[in-house]
Order: sequence, then C-alpha cells, then structure tokens
Amino acid sequence: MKTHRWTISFLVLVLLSLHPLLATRAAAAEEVAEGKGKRVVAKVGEDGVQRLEVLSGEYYFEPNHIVVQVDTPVELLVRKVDGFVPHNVIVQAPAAGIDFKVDVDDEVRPIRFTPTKTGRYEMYCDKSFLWFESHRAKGMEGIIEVVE
Ligand SMILES: [Cu+2]
Repeated sequence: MKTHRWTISFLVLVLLSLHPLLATRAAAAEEVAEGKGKRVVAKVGEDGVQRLEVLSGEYYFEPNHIVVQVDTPVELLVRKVDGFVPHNVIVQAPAAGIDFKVDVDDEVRPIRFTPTKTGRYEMYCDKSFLWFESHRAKGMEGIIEVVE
C-alpha cells in the first residue's frame, strides 16, 4: 500500500510540473494558428523534380499549403524545427499516387512521390501526448494541392 501511495504522489508531482509547460504550448499553438495559410508553389528543378522544404513544428507545417504539378516527381524535404515533441507527416491518397506516413526528425527526411491525379489532399500529423488531443487537432495539418 505504501508503494501505491508513492506512485500516486509521483504522478501528481509529474502532472503539476507539466502543467505550466502545457499552458505555454497551448499559447504557442494559438500564435501559429494565426499565421496559418502559407501557400507555396513548388518549383521544378533542373533534374525535373519539384523539391520543397517543409518544416514541422509545434503544432504546424510550414508551408501548410503545397502546390505541385501532376505527373511530375515531388520531393518534400521534411525537417523538425522546434521542441522535443515527436511528429510525423501523413498523406493517404493512394488513388492519386500519394501515400506516406513518415516520422519527422531533426535531420532532413526526403519524401518522394509522383502525384497522378489533380485535387486537394490532406496532410497531417497524428501524434498525440497521452490522452491529449492529436497534433492535427491542434492545427498540425495542411494540404497538398495537385494541379495541371
Ligand atoms: Cu506532430
């Protein structure tokens, strides 16, 4: 029973120490939400690949609206920019040739695909901390728009 009480005390201490941290995070997420809607058209490089750097932070992607050409290879260079919170980037549109789920790291991680169908496809991070809402719900989402 004594061990049990210690466990509860420990958990309470952990939760108390996390509280200010969580409050700060929430404020940061709101700031980012205001700056949402950054739309970038990927440029085709000399090698015929549309290459674009995508930053992943708490809790956003930048840019969060990526425009690419259909039937042209894409390489997204995804990198984590702030904090220690783990993120991923997901697009599940196999009918359009875009289907990936990749964990994001401090190192650049290239994601390659060739979109085969025009349209708008959702991009998001499905990570969450314990029982808290997902990063997607906190604003970590975006769109890959495939155009002619
Ligand atoms: Cu995330």
